[in-house]
Amino acid sequence: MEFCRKNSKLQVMKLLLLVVVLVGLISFEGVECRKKGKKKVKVLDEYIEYSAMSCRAHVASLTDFGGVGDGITSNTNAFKAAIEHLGQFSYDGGSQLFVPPGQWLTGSFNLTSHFTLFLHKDAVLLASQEESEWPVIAPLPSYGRGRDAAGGRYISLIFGTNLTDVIVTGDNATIDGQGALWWQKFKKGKLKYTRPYLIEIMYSDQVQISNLTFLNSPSWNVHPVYSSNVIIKGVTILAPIVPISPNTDGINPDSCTNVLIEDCYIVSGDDCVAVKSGWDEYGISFAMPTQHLVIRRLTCISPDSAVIALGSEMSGGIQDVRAEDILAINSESGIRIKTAVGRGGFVKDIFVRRMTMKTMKWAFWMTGNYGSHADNKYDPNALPVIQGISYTDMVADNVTMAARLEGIDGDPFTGICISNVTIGMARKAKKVPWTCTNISGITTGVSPKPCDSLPEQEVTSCPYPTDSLAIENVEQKLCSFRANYK
Ligand SMILES: *[C@@H]1O[C@H](CO)[C@@H](O)[C@H](O)[C@H]1NC(C)=O
Ligand SMILES: *[C@@H]1O[C@H](CO)[C@@H](O)[C@H](O)[C@H]1NC(C)=O
Ligand SMILES: *[C@@H]1O[C@H](CO)[C@@H](O)[C@H](O)[C@H]1NC(C)=O
Ligand SMILES: *[C@@H]1O[C@H](CO)[C@@H](O)[C@H](O)[C@H]1NC(C)=O
Ligand SMILES: *[C@@H]1O[C@H](CO)[C@@H](O)[C@H](O)[C@H]1NC(C)=O
Ligand SMILES: *[C@@H]1O[C@H](CO)[C@@H](O)[C@H](O)[C@H]1NC(C)=O
Ligand SMILES: CC(=O)N[C@H]1CO[C@H](CO)[C@@H](O)[C@@H]1O
Repeated sequence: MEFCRKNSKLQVMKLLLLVVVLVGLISFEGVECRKKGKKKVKVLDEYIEYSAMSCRAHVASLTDFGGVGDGITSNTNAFKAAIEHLGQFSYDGGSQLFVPPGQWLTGSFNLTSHFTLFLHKDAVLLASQEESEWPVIAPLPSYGRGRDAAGGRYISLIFGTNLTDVIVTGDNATIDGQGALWWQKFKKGKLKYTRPYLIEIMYSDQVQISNLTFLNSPSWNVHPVYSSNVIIKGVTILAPIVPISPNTDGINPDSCTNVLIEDCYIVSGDDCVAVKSGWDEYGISFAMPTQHLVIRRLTCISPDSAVIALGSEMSGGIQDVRAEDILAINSESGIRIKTAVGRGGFVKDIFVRRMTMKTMKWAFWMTGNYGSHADNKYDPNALPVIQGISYTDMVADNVTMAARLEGIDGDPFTGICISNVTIGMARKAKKVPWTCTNISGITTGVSPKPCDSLPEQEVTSCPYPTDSLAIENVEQKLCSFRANYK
């Protein structure tokens, strides 16, 4: 960077100018140097490796499209221009957009197919607080309305629909929803539309979201919906819990098939993982279940809600959920099934094992009268089927109440099996550790002693599938590229 220095001697200047022009023609560093005149600008050239289900042939940087990472300038148009440009390579080896170190303020933008959004470890995406940066889209057909307000919803920060093969990853870079303003509006009832999520991928196949930290989402964090073959791994999600940030669920697989959630750390103002499939008559007619879902190696802190919730919107059905090696700390409940008359649908073949719970209100909770309907048009004869729920090999400590299991009168929850579960009660525990109504099943090796509707049986243990799902065996490739940035 010698040539950028100020020199008073005219001759030397002329010579230097010539050299600068020549260097400028052959090297990127030279161009930067000439443009900035006297200022030294160091261009870094970094070799970056990461793992993902696909690597890409074409790579561009957000700064090639006018991106400015100063935390003040809006990058919505830069993202839009970059992804529109890169979309042309969908069928030519795919493309990757690199986001360099910096604070990148942005409104919502849309992803494309055969595409990777890669965030450098020192990149922070800051969600814009201008409502005009958030287009309003139609409610989800399986919900019939927005959850916060009837009618539309603000599109999520990172949005994708009708895509194939899309990856959002980084080296634990940060996506900050700056949600405080939205939580205030929600609490004061001042929302015109439903709050945005940080990332929503709709009607898509082959989705990976990995190695990122999500902070301060306005509402739910990660929402794959009507999608298949979804991998979410190595994700940290942090929402404020004092005071609680409303509805900041961690990951919500919703009417999705073949989903893997692994190695995640979540602190949530609501549920850490909430499995869903549509609401009342809208979800029943959309009829798209969430099925073949694996959740493993999850650490969760959810003082206000569940580590894993099934429902309450489950009208398209939830089936074949396998959760293992879960650590729950200071959470309201471990696994919670939430449903109601009018939901229809089903929750069946749910398997959870090796869950460790520390300081819980309830280890297990099932609620058949959750209420909260989309509108008054729900069918009072649409009863949910809750069947085949298996919990095994668990230890819990400092628990206020072991379980509160409430089915529906005339529509009992059946086939509950609980084995090898030791629940250490808190000093100020409830006198009756289990309450059960309208449920049936069996237990073995469970303490404290369960309620009479879950009698001790001579079974060795409750079932857990022995096969593995295809989504557990998707190969992660080692991708690499050279990144240039200032
Ligand atoms: C993203 O796609 C949605 C739905 O297709 C559309 O309404 C929205 O305007 C798009 N956003 C941008 C920034 O182009
Ligand atoms: C996306 O896919 C859904 C379901 O196949 C379809 O109904 C919808 O029209 C598609 N949307 C776009 C923008 O192609
Ligand atoms: C990712 O970053 C978050 C927040 O800074 C941190 O708590 C977490 O430990 C990091 N995870 C990894 C795998 O480095
Ligand atoms: C991403 O997270 C995984 C754990 O899920 C870890 O093994 C890997 O080293 C992380 N980093 C990258 C760049 O893939
Ligand atoms: C019971 O569960 C605990 C905790 O997961 C485990 O360490 C133990 O091996 C299990 N016992 C049997 C007999 O499977
Ligand atoms: C037990 O739980 C209570 C809250 O119910 C908490 O205040 C206390 O610190 C916990 N004790 C331990 C040893 O974790
Ligand atoms: C059919 C049946 O057993 N219904 C019961 C459901 O739970 C309520 C509340 O405990 C009972 O009153 C019903 O008898």
